[in-house]
Amino acid sequence: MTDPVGQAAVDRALDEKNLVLVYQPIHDARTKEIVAAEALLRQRRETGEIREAAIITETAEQTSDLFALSSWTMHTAYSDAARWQSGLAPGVRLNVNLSPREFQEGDVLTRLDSLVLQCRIDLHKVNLEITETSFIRKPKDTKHVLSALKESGISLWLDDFGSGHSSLEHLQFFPVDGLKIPSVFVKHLADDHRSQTISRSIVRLAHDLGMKVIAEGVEHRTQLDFLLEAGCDWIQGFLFSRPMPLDEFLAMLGGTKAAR
Ligand code: G
Ligand code: MN
Repeated sequence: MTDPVGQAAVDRALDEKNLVLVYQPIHDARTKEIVAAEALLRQRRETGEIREAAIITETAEQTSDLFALSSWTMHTAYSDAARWQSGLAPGVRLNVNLSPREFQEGDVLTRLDSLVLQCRIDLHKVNLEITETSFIRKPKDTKHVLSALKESGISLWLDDFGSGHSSLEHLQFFPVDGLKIPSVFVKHLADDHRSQTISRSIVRLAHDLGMKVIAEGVEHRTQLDFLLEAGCDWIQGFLFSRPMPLDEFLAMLGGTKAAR
């Protein structure tokens, strides 16, 4: 059952377009250069304040609004990324999240084709973040969709790898380009031996399979030091950058080292 309060919030947000995307820079662990940015959905309140949009996404997940929400998100993110990639910072990739239900039920490939025409995005500069919950549908269909996405040029990343419904079997059969170490492991890196071993193993596993790794939720220098030593490629977290509105992100790209 849909929560009526949440549903109203989704309807209102879509109608009034008080949704915003913010961008969180992802940095090269060694050079600190900006290599990508993850598009994250937020809601602008009447006061002007920008808040997390969890209630919107959770409710939309249960209704057909998910497809409207996701079209808006993809369209906006691709158009924004085309802006920085066509001039300021051609090498800075866009990371964008695909909802599990959209992956399972939506016609991802057809929608992608029309978005590409509208937004002029170069899909070779897009990292699609997928959670493994998405793969609950028939493995054969999943492989077909993932392979077609890869043929379009998109890179496929597993979000929150090692938490929830993850299975090493996905790495055996699906064409994945990178893994994101979830913040639950990063959080305790300073003093928890298990978190250290798990994180180090994810980096090893990814590299041995020819994939790259992003660590999420990096807030402290000690976490960064550990991840550097483990060989982690890219870093996302408050230590380097918070999520920010597009204009701030563009200004940051203009003033700092970014992948060219
Ligand atoms: O799993 P996913 O990639 O979708 O998660 C990104 C979320 O994590 C965003 O909502 C973002 O605001 C949040 N986030 C990013 N960096 C940090 C951090 O350093 N600390 C905390 N607590 N949250 C973060
Ligand atoms: Mn993500």
